[in-house]
Amino acid sequence: MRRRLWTLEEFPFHPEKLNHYETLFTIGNGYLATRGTFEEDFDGSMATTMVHGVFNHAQGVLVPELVNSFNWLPIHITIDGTPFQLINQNDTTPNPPGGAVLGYRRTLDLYRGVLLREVLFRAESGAIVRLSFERFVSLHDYHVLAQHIQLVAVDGNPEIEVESFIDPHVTNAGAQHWTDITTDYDDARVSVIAKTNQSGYTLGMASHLVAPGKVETVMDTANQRPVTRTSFTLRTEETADVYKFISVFTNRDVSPVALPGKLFDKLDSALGSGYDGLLQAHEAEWAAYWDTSDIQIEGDDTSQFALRFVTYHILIAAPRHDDDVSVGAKTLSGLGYKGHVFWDTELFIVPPLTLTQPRLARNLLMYRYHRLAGARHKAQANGYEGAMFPWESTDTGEETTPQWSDPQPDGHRIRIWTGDSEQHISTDIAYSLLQYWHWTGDHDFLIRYGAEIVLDTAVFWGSRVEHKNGRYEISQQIGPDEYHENIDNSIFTNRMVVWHLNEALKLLDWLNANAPADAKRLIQALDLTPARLDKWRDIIANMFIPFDEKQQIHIQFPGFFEMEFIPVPHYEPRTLSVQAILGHYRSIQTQVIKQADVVMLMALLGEELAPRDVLLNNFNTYYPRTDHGSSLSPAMHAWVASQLGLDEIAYEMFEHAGAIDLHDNKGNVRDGIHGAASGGLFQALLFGFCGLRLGENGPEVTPRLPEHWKSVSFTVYYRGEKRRIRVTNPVAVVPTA
Ligand code: IFM
Repeated sequence: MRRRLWTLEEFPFHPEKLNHYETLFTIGNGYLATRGTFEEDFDGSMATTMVHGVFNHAQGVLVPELVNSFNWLPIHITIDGTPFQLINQNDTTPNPPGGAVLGYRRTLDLYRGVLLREVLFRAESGAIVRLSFERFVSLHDYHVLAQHIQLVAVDGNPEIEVESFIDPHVTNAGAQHWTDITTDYDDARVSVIAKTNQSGYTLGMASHLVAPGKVETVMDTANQRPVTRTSFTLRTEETADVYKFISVFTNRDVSPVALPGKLFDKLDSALGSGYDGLLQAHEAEWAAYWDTSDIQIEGDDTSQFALRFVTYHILIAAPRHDDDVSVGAKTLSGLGYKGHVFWDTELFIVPPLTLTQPRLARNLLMYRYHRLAGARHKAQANGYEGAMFPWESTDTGEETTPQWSDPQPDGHRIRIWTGDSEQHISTDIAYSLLQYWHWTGDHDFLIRYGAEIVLDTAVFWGSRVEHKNGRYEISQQIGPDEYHENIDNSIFTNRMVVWHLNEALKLLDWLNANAPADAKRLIQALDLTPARLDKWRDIIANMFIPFDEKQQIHIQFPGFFEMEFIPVPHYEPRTLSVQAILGHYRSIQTQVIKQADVVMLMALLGEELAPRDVLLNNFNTYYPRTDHGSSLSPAMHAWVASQLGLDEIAYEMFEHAGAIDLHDNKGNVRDGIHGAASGGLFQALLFGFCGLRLGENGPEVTPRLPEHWKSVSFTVYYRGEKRRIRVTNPVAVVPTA
């Protein structure tokens, strides 16, 4: 069945968008993800499979990175001696060398999590074959991946040869991570096992090919890998089906000794279920996820599709069965940001999951709990107390932000300060966690794990602030606007610290009343003395919050308005950030803002920050100074603009956010999906246009839908119950179930 607005389609083949589309067509199951690379070779393709948690620090790379795992996709097909490849598209000259592609369509079915590519191909012999390549990574059994290739002889009686293998000789853009590669094979089966060369993770993959003809495996010594082969003849109108089943495990799942046996056991059970059986179970699982994650927009197909697309990408990245891994800034869909975990996860990706898949949100928050030791180590190494989370995090929990950029076009490197100075992340984590607690009422999580994070990061801030000029200040910060580095008194940081300490005190009160033994345990373990708590109160009362009384606006940081003013709108139309146009060193001395900063603060705190007229002044001040150099920015502007009644800007920013990956409007989707922009779009819709918030008695909405929208229907979990809500234009709110 073909569902409306559920499929991403490429028709015909767009080789100039090869890497962009590889990212968009990624499939995954929260354990691993694989880019939409083809089964056959294609120049310039970036075959990438990322398995959560497998990090390694390779020689010559500045920091550890998530490792590109073996390529399980290769299935090379030869038709009458012509290797099937995407060549000579629509070339109808008789028998062009290499054959010709006569038709092509690629479809990603977001509802089913299935990728399909159909190609009509003429071999040099003149035989025409229709090939369809279908693949999925099972959401039901996350160690199982499957491919189905169907060949139909449309014209001629072609001789078909098939070669399948798993390629362990992969790198992260040249960085070598794998060592001790061992292989095993037998008839239709192959296994490949290797270790990462620094961190010592073991990865194993095994495949089993089911195909017509005599299937056998031989060692391809030139390429150092076993290859499974078969050949057969197709008569005109005849169909052949080729299936490849793959199993995958790491030593994070099973001991290295047991791993080979597990790989083969899993293949046996996959073969037992058969392709259709596996697919059915996979589809049923997807349907269950969509039941709560799908948002339906009536009256705007573009927005509807954009929402489903971003939701799909969040769902394929979020770990299901593992609370010791998290989602990197580029999800699992590309090598960008080296798989590192930023604030993107907690403030952009976790909230949609809190609302619709709370179990997955909990997993991501637990990742931080398991990394408290790293956060404490960072605090201590910097001379502070408590827990100070790293700006970029991997498996170890240590700070992994590189200190230097890659070489710029003129060869020099730029110092990266975010690992030193972008400290607001500790509070972002606390914010996300408390939001999760309020929506879910998951007291067990809070008492056993979450409270320790909120309280120990509060301890960090208590030791981090500086008492000077008769008030509390925080120097040397980077707020969300990363163009302005090492500034004193970033309003985002200062104000969120006040919020954080306040919440920490409220949380302690709650624990004392509701879980006194745990309150006692935490007070002792974290040394929450009365003197420390008094200091928190003093900080709350006396923190410096930069504010211009005359203009009635918050000041991003003192000195901001003394810098050169650049009218950002005058630089339209542009495809680059204003920073790229002016250059790094000039733009940091101007008022150009990279991304929502004061506006981000408004998104998080709303009218808790200031009355509405001040919020409006803030927006009107900062919006024209922002170049949205970060993909995190537009959705936050859409959210806040909508809440302030700035409908046109809200919709424009929403459209911008929705196009970031689909239209590659930042030109870097080749490196992976912008996970935060995805989660941001979801939030802009629910918290912005629908005005969703948690009231005293549960979810409440104050909708302000774009004029041409008819309705929005969505589901949120509140304290374990599903609430189905429909808001319409003109405004009406209908609980639908
Ligand atoms: O975390 C973001 C940051 O806010 C802007 N630069 C990119 C990072 C990763 O997405």
